[in-house]
Amino acid sequence: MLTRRRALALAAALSIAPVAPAFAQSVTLRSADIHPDGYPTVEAVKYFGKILEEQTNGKYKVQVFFSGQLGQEKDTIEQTRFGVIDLNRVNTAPFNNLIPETAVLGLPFLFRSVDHMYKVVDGPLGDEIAKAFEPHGMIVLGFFDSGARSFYNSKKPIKTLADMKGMKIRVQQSDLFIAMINALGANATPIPFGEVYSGLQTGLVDGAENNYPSYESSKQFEVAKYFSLTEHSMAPEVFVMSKLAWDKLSAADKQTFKEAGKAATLKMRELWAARDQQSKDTVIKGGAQINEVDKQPFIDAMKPVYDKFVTSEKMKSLVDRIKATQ
Ligand code: GTR
Repeated sequence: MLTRRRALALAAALSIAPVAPAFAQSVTLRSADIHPDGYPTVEAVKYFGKILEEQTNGKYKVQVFFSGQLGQEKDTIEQTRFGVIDLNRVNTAPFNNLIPETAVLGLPFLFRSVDHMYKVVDGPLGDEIAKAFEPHGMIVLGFFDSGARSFYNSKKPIKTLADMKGMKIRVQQSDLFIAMINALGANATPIPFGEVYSGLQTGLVDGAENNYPSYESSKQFEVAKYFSLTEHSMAPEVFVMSKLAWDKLSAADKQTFKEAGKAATLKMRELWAARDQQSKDTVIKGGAQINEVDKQPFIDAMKPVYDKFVTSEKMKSLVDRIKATQ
């Protein structure tokens, strides 16, 4: 057995420090993502870790468990709330049922452009929505871009509202998204992202909705080649930290985490723009057929969704202020 005396003697002989000084101890934070390595969200969280490590002299490190290694989004959200996972990059949609304020970000055809969405999430409205995560055990470190979501399916191009009728469409686990699909005359089926490819392949669902990078990286374009540009929702991604982990940080470290979150957000958006184009090229090469859609009938059909979800004074005020944001 290696006793302490022998260890010290050995260390002295090798002239190395026998015990690492306490201040050099580092904490590795675990972060979840369903996307694969190299995807903009995964790279942005790695970048967050790099900044954190530099700024805190190695006190904090981040390990990203990509490709859903820690579970699907609904599960990892629970794990984050209870401190099993420290960090999580998720879409805002799976938070909709838990935190109603997040639903406002996914409302159909609300944002006029990606820039409009950035202005909202980067300003006081974004802070207000971020605050709503705290009573549920999470701190928002950044809102990432997720482009616009459009429908794709294995049957035919969606050109008119009538083409949606009776289609079985996979949605995220969010009542808002279920209502949107049903309002269009289709049938919503909520299933986790990791099961969508096989769902499309086996005919469990006819289609789904997402942005180009997710459609491409998940290979769903191989089994659902008709991509119709409805661009019905711009629900952004959100990067959160477990409040239990956050509460252990010193005030100075909290500041560093916030700043690293901002830097990661900017990095993500830059990576996103490039990946969006690259993914579009890949799916076209892979046989996807993309068509434009006259959006007005889709916009009109969404009125019941607003009637159902924008009922409280708080929600009405959020929607009005988003619309007024220039
Ligand atoms: C993607 C998003 C994921 C997940 C996925 C889905 O656009 O980045 O976080 O929400 O969509 O549809 O489940």
